[in-house]
Amino acid sequence: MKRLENAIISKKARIGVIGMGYVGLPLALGFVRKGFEVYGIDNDVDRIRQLLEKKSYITDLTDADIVRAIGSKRFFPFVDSSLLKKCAAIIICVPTPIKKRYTPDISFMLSAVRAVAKNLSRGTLVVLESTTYPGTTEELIKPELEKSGLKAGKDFFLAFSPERVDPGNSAHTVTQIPKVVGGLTPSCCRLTKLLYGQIIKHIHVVSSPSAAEMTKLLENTFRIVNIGWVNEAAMMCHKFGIDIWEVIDAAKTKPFGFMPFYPGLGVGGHCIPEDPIYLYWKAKQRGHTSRFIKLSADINSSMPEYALRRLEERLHAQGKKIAGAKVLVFGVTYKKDVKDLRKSPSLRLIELLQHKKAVVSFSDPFVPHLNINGLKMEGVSLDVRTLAAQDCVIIAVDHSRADYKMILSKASLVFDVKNVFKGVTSDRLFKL
Ligand code: SAJ
Repeated sequence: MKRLENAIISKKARIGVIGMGYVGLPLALGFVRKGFEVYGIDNDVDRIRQLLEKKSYITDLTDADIVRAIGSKRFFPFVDSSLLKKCAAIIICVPTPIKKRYTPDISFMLSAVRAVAKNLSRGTLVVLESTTYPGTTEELIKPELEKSGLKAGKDFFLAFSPERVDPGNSAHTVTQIPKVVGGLTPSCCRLTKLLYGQIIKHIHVVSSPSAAEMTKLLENTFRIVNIGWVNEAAMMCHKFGIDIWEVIDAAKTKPFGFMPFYPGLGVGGHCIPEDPIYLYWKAKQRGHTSRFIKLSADINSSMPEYALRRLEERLHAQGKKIAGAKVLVFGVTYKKDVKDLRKSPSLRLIELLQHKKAVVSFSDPFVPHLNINGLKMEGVSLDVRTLAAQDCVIIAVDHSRADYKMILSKASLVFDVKNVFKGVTSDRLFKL
């Protein structure tokens, strides 16, 4: 343990980060910037190629960031996981998606941890960052790593530390976000705290890997439940003829005990739609069915259908049918100012519109083209002619880079799902 401690303090400890995605890559570069040598391991050859060509594929990192990292001669992107044997600390940042029927897909975690087990040397620290159900580190990761013949807590060190990256949020970068750490043993914890402490000021230690796993799920379930609630509140307010956005702004004046969430087409991205299902699944295994998680997931995933109903109502009021109506969806990414499409509810809305035989097009400054169920769609530009030809323009994502004034002045009807026209009233405008 002392050897690893000294290697971390002297920055001689070579760090292996598995998973060069929106979590692993910024973390790897954080250590590189602080003087550590980092092997960035990913089985996606295209990602490694782009990194070697000094190109960024992550919203929050520029090509210049990659140029600097590679130029420092301390960052080495590899596909070959056997190089992990040369690392004193290994951090696993791979996806934890969901399979059908609310069950976790731990295949990425398993293949990563098996690669580590094959290349694990005595005295190495292994940290799992992937968001997963409470108990994963002790019940799954530990036995897999001990297949190496080494004993966790004695021959190697093991901890869980949840990632908290918020893509598109430049105010909070990986080195500024407090880090929760839960070690298998006190020495595992001390080493993990020492390692992350090299790049992050505030480290918060909890009593076990499970407590750290649960911390992350409490955070993300808090979000999915509150987003579900505000979406339901939006549906109620429409029935009452009340502007939900005005009500949220009013509730925000409460200086304590309230945190604003905003209605929309539902919950997209790689985390919020899926992480809570890991908790739901584990709790169910232990005999507890979380109605909160199921209900909020159901409400959030019902929002595209709800938005379609609202559009149909509005078109009918103009004597129009949805079939044949020209509808342009502005914003197809899963949230504003990111280029990520994963589980974007806008894509579900486009599917529903196509199913209803509407003539659908899309525009998004971050997305040149889409593939919806095998159908290629090219993004359209928001020129006057295109806007004037629409029966409705739906503002599905409130990207910062858009000429909303022009949209409202040229389109005959605008469905403002994200309140970009705050405080504006017009008979050509309606909101969620
Ligand atoms: N959303 C709403 N209304 C809201 C907030 C979000 O409809 O009031 C939607 C967004 O449009 C998006 C989805 O929910 O489709 C998820 O939004 P998010 O803001 O939670 O964004 P993520 O998933 O990119 O990042 C989140 C982190 N975000 C914040 O804390 C603000 C955080 O929850 C996690 O650190 C991160 O996921 C993760 O990796 O777990």
